[in-house]
Amino acid sequence: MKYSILALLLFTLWSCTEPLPEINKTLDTSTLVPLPVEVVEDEGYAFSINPSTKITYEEAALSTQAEALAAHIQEVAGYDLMTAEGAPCRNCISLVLDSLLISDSPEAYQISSNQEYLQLTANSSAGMYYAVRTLQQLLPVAIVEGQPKDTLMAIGAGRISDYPRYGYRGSMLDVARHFFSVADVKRYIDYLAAYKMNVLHLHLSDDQGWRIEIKSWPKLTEIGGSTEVGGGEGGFYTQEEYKDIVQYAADRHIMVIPEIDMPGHTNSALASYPELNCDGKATELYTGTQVGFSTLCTDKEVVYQFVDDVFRELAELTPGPYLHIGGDESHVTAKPDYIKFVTRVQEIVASHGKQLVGWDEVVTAELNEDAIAQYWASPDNANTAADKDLKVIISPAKYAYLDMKYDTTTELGLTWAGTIEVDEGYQWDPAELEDKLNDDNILGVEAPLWGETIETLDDIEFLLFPRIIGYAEIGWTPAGQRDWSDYRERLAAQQAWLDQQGINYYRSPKVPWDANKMQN
Ligand code: TNX
Repeated sequence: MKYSILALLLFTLWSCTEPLPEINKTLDTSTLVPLPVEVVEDEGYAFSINPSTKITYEEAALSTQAEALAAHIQEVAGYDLMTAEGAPCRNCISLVLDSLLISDSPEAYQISSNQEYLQLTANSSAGMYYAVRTLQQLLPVAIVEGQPKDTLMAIGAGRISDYPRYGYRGSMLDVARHFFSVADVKRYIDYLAAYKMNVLHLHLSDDQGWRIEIKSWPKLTEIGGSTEVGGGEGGFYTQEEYKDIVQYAADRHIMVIPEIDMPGHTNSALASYPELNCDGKATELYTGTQVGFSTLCTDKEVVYQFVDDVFRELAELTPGPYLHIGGDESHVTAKPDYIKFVTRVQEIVASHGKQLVGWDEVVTAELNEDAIAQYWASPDNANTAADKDLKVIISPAKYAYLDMKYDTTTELGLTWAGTIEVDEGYQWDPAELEDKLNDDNILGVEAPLWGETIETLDDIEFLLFPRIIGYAEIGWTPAGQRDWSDYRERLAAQQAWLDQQGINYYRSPKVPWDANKMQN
């Protein structure tokens, strides 16, 4: 014991006097996406991470994040930094929880640096997670032999103060049209987390497949999960696997919102259980890509029993407040039936302690005041949502659908809402879309990836990247600070990370990629 106290004392004395590198480097935003709210440069030398830098944290709750940061630095620079609970100190990267004055957002953080100290301060562990993400973007993705490590591992003197515009920044993955493995979904989560997104909406059922185990209705997955678009074998997540996804997401400050689409988009359920159909006959499994032809029989009591069982089991798997009921494109459900159905389902959702989210069509029903509409196509529905004082998630197909082709030559994707080049996906603003939508009623932004044309992780990546990075910035950065000509440079700077991650991204001609470094 004595020995270790002595060691600590010596370490402290030595670290107070040890000369630190004198590095001139500016704190700039050229590698940062989303762009932070404020970056102020200071005079003086940069903080340079070196082999004797320590990582300290003031609360035990931050130890995981400190370890993760140490692991990242090990990967990039090969330094084995010591991590320890303790106060900020010289030549230390210090993680501090403190209430920040810049914003009351639980996701706010600050980074301040000078030659001797690098401090990450946040309102909460979510904020600290984003501080670490920003720090990672300030560092190179890797250091190659012969490069000046001191400079590359340096953070210019100054201060970054940052918090998101919206508390809801998400993406939807459709695992119903084509099934994707747990490993693929985790990778998707990693991609969202890298750019400070915090919601993963999973589209778990559609005409072509049912993807989540429901113990009280086992044929949903046995039959309904057995195929997909094109006739492949489909698949589903057991409840254990689903919990694993939810936990993996939570560890990255991402909430999972499960969607069971109804009353339309239900053929996989209608093929599994004849009693859900008005004529009592099971439908055939469907592997095409038409929409709007199926409906649950809204007059039957057993349908509401079914909905209750499904949402009860899903609610138990869902720590977050939301259950998404779909509600889109129910073209063969008579209007009064649709309204009656949504109204009843909303009570079922509420009875399991959750808030309803639905595609914008749901606003045609009487909704509780805590219901949330996801605007994808109809301006009328969006304005109605505003009139009813509902919160709205912004997912306009013509700007934010990740399954739209980049241009007419893109092999993957659809074009029904147009094509979306990288600049078009970036240059729009959620609060400028419709008269009645503004930041008071907008909950946030979500970019959906529908799965009709995609079968592999490579396919996912191609439609996702680089557009998803722009949606992350739209959800985070104040509108007045966003500018395409600046963004395209910062986007190009993501190339090193995209290549290092082995991501199959679209080499958009609109982005000034470094041709010398271009792979493929
Ligand atoms: C419309 S967006 C749909 C989906 C399709 C998508 C394809 C929405 C609520 N419904 O069923 O997969 O277009 O882009």
